[in-house]
Amino acid sequence: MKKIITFGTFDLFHIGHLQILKRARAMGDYLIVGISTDKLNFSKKQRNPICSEQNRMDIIKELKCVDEVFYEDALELKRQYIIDSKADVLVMGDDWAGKFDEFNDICSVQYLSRTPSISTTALIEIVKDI
Ligand code: C2G
Repeated sequence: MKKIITFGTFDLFHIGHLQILKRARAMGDYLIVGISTDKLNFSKKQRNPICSEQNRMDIIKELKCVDEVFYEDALELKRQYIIDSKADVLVMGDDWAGKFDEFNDICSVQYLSRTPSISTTALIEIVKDI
């Protein structure tokens, strides 16, 4: 069985999130998703997510294309998460291109093109302006 792992915050869940999860799942037989904790998201983006980690996890774990979820507590633990999950492939959007190449020694690292014209940040800006 080919296992895929991916990571993300998935705040204000949108079509770009769904597309990457579906594409990741289609690359293998089992998809594991590491969901950034609120704390990790704050350290990456200097703001709290709109939706709590519990709510974000509840949404992701119900998706047909997702087989398993866990909380990603720190970027520095990524190697350990990949090893523990026994993933064959790490999939990330190409906004992270090159950033995780160091893990090519334990799995195949693949960057997929992002869905154009949508992001959590853009959604926040649109709603703010209404
Ligand atoms: N994504 C996408 N198309 C978009 C928006 C996002 O393909 N229009 C992808 C991102 O490239 C990422 C995933 O959806 O692979 C989740 O996006 P974010 O929630 O923004 O993830 P991020 O906070 O960047 O967390 O350890 C890595 C991080 O946890 C990734």
